Amino acid sequence: MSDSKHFYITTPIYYVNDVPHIGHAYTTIGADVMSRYKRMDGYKVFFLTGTDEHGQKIYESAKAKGMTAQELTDEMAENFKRLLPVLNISNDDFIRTTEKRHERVVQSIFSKLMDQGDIYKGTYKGLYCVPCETYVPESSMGENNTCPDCGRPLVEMEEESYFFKTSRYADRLLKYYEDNPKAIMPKTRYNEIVSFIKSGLRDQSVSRTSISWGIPVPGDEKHVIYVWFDALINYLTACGYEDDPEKLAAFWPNAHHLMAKDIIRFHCVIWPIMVMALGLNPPVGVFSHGWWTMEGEKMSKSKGNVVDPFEMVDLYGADAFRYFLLRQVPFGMDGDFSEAAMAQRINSDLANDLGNLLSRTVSMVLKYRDGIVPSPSDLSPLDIELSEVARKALDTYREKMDDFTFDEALKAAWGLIGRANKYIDETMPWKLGNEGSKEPLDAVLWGLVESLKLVSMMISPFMPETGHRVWSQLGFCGDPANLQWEHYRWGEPTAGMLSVCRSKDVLFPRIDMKEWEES
Ligand code: ME8
Repeated sequence: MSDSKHFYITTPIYYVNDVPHIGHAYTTIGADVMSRYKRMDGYKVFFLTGTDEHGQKIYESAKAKGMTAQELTDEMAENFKRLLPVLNISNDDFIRTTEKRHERVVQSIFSKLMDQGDIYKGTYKGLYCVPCETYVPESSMGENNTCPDCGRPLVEMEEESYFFKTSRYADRLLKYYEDNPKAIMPKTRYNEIVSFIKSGLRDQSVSRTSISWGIPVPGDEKHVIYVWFDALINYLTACGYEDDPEKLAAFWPNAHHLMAKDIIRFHCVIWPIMVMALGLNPPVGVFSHGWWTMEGEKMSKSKGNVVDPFEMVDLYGADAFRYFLLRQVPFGMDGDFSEAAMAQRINSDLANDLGNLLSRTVSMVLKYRDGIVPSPSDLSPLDIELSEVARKALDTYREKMDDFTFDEALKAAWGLIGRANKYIDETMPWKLGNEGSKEPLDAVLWGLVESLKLVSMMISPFMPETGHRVWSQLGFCGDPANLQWEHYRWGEPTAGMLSVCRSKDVLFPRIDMKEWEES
């Protein structure tokens, strides 16, 4: 393993039986923000996303459309791929579970677990939810034999099946979570999982004979491997399991999975046990974010209330959409989507707070100092206080980012923006400019440029284009995304930076709410 720091982050691989919607966009944006932030923290990042293409659901959708499952998955996977550049996602790999590289690893892992006695053949009887592709224990069944997750009726099934000995690893997993209380975040999810494990684990059925669209069990092709067993392995396939031991050794020890709460049991119970059975350490962190609804209801195609991320980006731009999703709702909490709330937030936070600070600063540097940012020789108590606010904002921002509390990190950045705007009102640079006193005005303009320099770095993981635009208007070369937190110091120039403010262009045009409501 090399000495450099490594960080591995994944989104779930999304089912291709539906088009991508705001929920998929949300997780992918969250993972992208974290990847960009970690790159600025000196990490080599491996960021993975992709599509989950096997299983009954996909097979049924294809049949309904008169297509083969392969044709459907080829077509639908494209929709998810197409969304990535639209949202400005910086993923390093995109995996499809129908790819040969993955099928090979799944079969090899299945064989290894069979050989070591962790997978055995038996008979499974139970109540099964076809859409969720999962057996539901009686203890967690909904009313009238329905699935507790999707509410649809369960059907009785009995089949020969291979089982994975999850029960064998329950104590080890519990100990792992007790020793690593941040392995599942937020805390509510951690508690939920720990009490689920304590209630006792049953061996997990990991093959099906009732369907054919899946990866065959090696040596017993009547069975296909259960779609979740197949899907979870994607995280190892892409990380070089089998093909690239160096990559695996570098990235796997710092693996983080991001998802909504709907699928944390798979990720926090079955998956870490599979990984432990393979002799690897469980994922370092699983973060479960909240669930977006639309006007209080679950989004679904049949209700026609699905928020289309392509349309949102088209209307508001990728940066504003990314910002809104991560600022509006704390990352671990549920949220209700409202386009009006997005338009209002664009106006207040982006056009007013940030846009005004930048345009006032650039105008004054252009007007009073011909665009050249002066370096002050003397600082007033107000100037010093601004630098203190900036230092604290950065500390808070970093602490919150490290914990995936994105909204709090953004609040810290906006705390600095708010203070800098107030600093303009308090110091009244236009008066200093007219009075012709050079030193105090230099100090104020310099303080404002410094504040915005730091702001552009802090917003860059969330709004990569806007971070760069702020940076360029301030007259700096390059991109704030290429800087490192570690090297940042208030007032210290970073090598190669030049600061001649450019003429201003409007960052975020204000949305006319009256016109917007009428449209
Ligand atoms: O579960 N709010 O795929 P999936 C927030 N293939 N996030 C949402 C959301 C919403 N309304 N809707 C979807 C699967 N998501 C499996 C995963 S991983 C080995 C296999 C996001 O297409 C969220 O991340 O149903 C959720 O966990 C995921 O999409 C479910 O995607």
